[in-house]
Amino acid sequence: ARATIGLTGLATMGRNLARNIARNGHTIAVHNRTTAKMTALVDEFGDEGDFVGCESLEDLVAAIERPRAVVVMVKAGEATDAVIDELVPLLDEGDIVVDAGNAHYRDTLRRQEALKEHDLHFVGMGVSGGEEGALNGPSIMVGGSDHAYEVLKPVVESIAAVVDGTPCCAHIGPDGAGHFVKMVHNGIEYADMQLIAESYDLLRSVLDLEPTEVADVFEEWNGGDLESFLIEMTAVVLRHTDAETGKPFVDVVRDAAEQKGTGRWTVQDALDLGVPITGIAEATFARSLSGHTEQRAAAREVFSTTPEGTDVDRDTFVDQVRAALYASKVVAYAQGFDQIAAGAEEHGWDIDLGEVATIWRGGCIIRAQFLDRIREAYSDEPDLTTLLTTPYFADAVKDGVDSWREVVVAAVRGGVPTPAFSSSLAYFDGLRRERLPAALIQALRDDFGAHSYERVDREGTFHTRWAEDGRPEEQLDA
Ligand code: 2AM
Repeated sequence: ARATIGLTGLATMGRNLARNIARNGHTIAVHNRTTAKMTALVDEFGDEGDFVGCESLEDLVAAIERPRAVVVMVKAGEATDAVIDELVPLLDEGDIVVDAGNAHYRDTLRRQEALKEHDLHFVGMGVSGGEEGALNGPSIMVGGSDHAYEVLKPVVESIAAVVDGTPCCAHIGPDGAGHFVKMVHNGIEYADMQLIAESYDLLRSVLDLEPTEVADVFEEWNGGDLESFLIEMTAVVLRHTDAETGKPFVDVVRDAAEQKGTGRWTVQDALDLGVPITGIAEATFARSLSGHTEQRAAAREVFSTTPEGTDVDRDTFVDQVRAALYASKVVAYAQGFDQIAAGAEEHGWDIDLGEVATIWRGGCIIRAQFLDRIREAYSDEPDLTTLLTTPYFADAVKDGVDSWREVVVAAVRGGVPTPAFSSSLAYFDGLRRERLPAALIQALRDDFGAHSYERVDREGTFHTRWAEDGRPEEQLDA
């Protein structure tokens, strides 16, 4: 046995991850159910590093030094379970199985429990950055035991993206913590993309700009606080011309967004945790809406009149949209980090939120300048109540709030749907409001359901005798 690590499942992600590991000087044993993919990898890229080609899982396991680490990179779900079941009898106490796919963290919790029975360690490793990241440096979120991280650390640190000398990888916590954080990362990615899409729609619809002109705007924004991979890519995509028709590329793409499910998982989980992640939820629903093509066609037919546009000054409006985008983005990230904190509490994970921001600065799709600010906020105050009120973000929101309102008004007037902008503003207004109409909701709940309420003027739980004298009576057993 001479390999440091093994990997089975050599589709694009697995193959790129294997090459990344080999290029960084680790001997890696590689396997794929269909052997041809394994031999193709070794034939094509064998000179990039030290690969040990294995035709069976037995060979793979035999090729790895103990304690063994085997990365499983097959399809999420049943295939992953099948491969784990095959591996377990071949492994020895202290060996580590790593699922580097996009598993639901609850599956990771279940698999970790099952492998513990066999004295094996199970690691749920969130890998972000797509195919390119897997090859050249992803952001890596590891969930697993201390022993497992100790073994994996040299490999993981060497293959991750690096920002300011710090590798974008971390031991997030035990069992499902890594996949949980990866899930929320993807949810934030949904919100980020929706906010960008709304900005683009506003600039095009309200200002009548051409896609290339919108690209110019995004390019300019990328030189400031909004600097990020997604803003940069938006400019690239908007500048692209369709090779077949010569039209702006964005105009030949069918406008029905798809989803693989991590946004939905994030929202489902947030509902269970009771965390209002309105930005991510609206982004997920906006994708669903876009896919309801029949309803859209029916609605277009009945409600075809376009509202009158608003007369706005171009430069002013561009800057207002920038400010609205930034403020909404602050809200979306604040909500995402709230969810991570709530999940950590729920599952007993000690997650360092500053570290999460740190490892998202490079490698992953939501990498951005901005994350440095979040890292700083959590290092100043690890038990932060909300990111929104930290000095830097509070100033950003205060400076931007008037523009934010103007943009939402323009969107509403012009009939441009901006669910993420609008709901983020509503969230902000909800948080900062002196009194919320939740008081009326509590009163109604007590009226028709005797659900009881608390008072502002004294302690206790009360129920009003609605049908009798209208007086409150204290609920002693509530
Ligand atoms: P294959 O090349 O033999 O199809 C993505 O589909 C990756 O997961 C591929 O490497 C694929 O192997 C592997 N895969 C899918 N289902 C599998 C299973 N049930 N057992 C092993 N590998 C599987």
